[in-house]
Amino acid sequence: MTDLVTKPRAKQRPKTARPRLYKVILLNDDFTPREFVMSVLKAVFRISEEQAYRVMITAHRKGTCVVAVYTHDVAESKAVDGTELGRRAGYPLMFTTEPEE
Ligand code: TYC
Repeated sequence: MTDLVTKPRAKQRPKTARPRLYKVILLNDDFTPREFVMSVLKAVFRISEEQAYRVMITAHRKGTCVVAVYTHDVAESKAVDGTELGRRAGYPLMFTTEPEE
């Protein structure tokens, strides 16, 4: 009988592998009103008033603040949505993404 040895087509990954996660980062600027930043944070990231205040004031004082962590597509689209809401209102509000680790 012939030896029927099936070779795996690709390198097997451990079942515990997880997709890479991306941080969405809020950047401070001198023009966007604090209340507007908070309204965008609440709408796009579904966070509470208190959490939105903490994120906004941290970015205001330190320059940046991590808002949340998502898979790549979700992080990108939330960063675009938040930045776009600011742009449409005439503000330079900016969100960026960055891989974790
Ligand atoms: N620095 C802005 C102001 O004083 C408020 C602000 C906070 C803007 C956080 C952007 O990511 C930001 N009006």
